[in-house]
Amino acid sequence: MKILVLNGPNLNLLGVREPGIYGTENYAALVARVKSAAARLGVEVEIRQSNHEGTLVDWIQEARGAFDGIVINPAAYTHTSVAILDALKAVALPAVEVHISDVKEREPFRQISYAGMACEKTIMGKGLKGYEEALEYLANRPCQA
Ligand code: CA2
Repeated sequence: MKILVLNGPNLNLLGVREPGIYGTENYAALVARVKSAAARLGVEVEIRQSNHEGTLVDWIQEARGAFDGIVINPAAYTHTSVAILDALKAVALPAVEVHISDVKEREPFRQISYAGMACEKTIMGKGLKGYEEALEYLANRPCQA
């Protein structure tokens, strides 16, 4: 099983600011956690980050036929991007949405998630561990072929 983990804008700055919201671990620590969780679960993983909506859309499209599932934290694009929603719907791969913070408890503009409408599951407020939980969900998900 091969899983694509996608991260949206500014997540490369993890650990640099707002530790009260996003924790103190940096992006390299996130990559390391994802890779070690994947090894423990016996799945292949590729993790990417982009600040560009179109790049994220391209990567989602390219996942069709190349990956078995997607874990996505679209960051700010969560709340704005119909393009990411449409791409996730188009590829129809099982997808899990992850948010490091508990967006439910944050500003009103964060209360809508477009990407989440195409995801089987949303994990929020669990810090970087949320990514591990998302991988576990996809790795243990019964095949629905
Ligand atoms: O909680 C999450 O994971 C978010 O997807 C993070 C996004 C935010 O726009 C979403 O509403 C919730 C922001 C990621 C930016 O990360 C930063 C990292 C360091 C310093 C400032 C922002």
